[in-house]
Amino acid sequence: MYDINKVRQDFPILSREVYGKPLIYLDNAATTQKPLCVLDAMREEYLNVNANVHRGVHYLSQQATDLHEAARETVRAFINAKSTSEVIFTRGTTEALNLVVSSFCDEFMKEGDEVIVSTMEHHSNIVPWQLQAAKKGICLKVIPINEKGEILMDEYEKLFTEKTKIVSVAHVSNVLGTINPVKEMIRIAHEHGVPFMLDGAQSTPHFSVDVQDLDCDFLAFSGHKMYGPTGVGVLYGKEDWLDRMPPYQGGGEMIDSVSFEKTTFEKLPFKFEAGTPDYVATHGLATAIKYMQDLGMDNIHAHEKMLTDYAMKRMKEIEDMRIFGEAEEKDAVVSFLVGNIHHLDMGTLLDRLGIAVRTGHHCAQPLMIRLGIQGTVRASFALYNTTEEIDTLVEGIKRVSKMF
Ligand code: C6P
Repeated sequence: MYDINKVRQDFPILSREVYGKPLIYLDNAATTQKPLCVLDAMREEYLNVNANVHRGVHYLSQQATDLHEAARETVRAFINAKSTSEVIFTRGTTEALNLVVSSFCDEFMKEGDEVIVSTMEHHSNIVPWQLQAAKKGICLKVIPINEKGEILMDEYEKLFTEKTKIVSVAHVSNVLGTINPVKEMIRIAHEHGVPFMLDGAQSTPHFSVDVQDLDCDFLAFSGHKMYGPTGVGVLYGKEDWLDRMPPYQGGGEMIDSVSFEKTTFEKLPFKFEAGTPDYVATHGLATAIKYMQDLGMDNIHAHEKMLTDYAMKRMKEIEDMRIFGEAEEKDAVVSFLVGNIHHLDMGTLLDRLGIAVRTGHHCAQPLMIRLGIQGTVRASFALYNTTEEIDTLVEGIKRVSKMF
């Protein structure tokens, strides 16, 4: 069913060497490699189609517009949104989150109102709220986690007050790999009459995310973490919310008519898409989504679950190993420290062995504070990784450990 050798051939970069060693790329939570079909699709569009979208009456513009809007439909089907009006193209997860924070706060939040986030959020789901806290006086309430890196559901429920206006939580932690019980969390938020924003940066690359099944109000994700190009991402929002929210940026594409006296805005989704979109990247993203769908999201998830379980088991064999994130529901990420070895030293020496991992706080400093550490080494897996690569990682960690 899942022919890993065939899959790897789709990613020529995986055959290269670094420092004379075969590359072992385990930094997929930061960004994934791109399959040939994505590169080919984008090259083909630049070679033969390129023209600005939604503007021209000419043939190329219409063809580029068709590709761009077909990409929107591919994304809609991928997340099972009701309508393409609910699919807004952004530069990535960060921009999608900022859009909602800014626009939602403008319309629906005032001084003293509260947003609930969790301890394990990425900075892009903390700092935009803090900017609004400074500007408008809104407050952040933080859901605590247990030692395994799981959200404390009882504490979550206790955070709701009559001032709670929205909940915004990561589907999967980029440090711990925890898959949060978001369906239940969304149900609870709705019970309190509060909408829920899901940061899907680390979930959409790994398993099916169905916005209607989850009933989330907003979902943000990035193309580059799911085999697509950089610079493109998606904000899904329920039409009812998006309709009531003001535009995030002003410019071309997002207006209906403009005069110095009065400007009216385009309908959804264009109201939130000011300026020329990266229409080649949206086509690339749609190609990446189709690539994943051809492999099968369930097959991808099963393969990566197998890799995660295998990595957890093998890494625990290493002396003085500390793994951060042992949630029952965990995906594609293993963060660790060995003895007193600094994460940067471990990462740098693994790199010399051809193994690419990420080190540091992973843009989740509040989580590092909670864990009482400055940073971790993080290995993160994708659909093209193998158990042999994990074996090499384990040998590499042992070798580095011996040096200290
Ligand atoms: N995490 C990582 O190495 P952007 O940069 O907009 O594509 O994604 C931001 C983002 C938001 N939420 C989560 C949970 C994320 O993991 C990320 C990106 C990368 O972990 C880069 S810091």
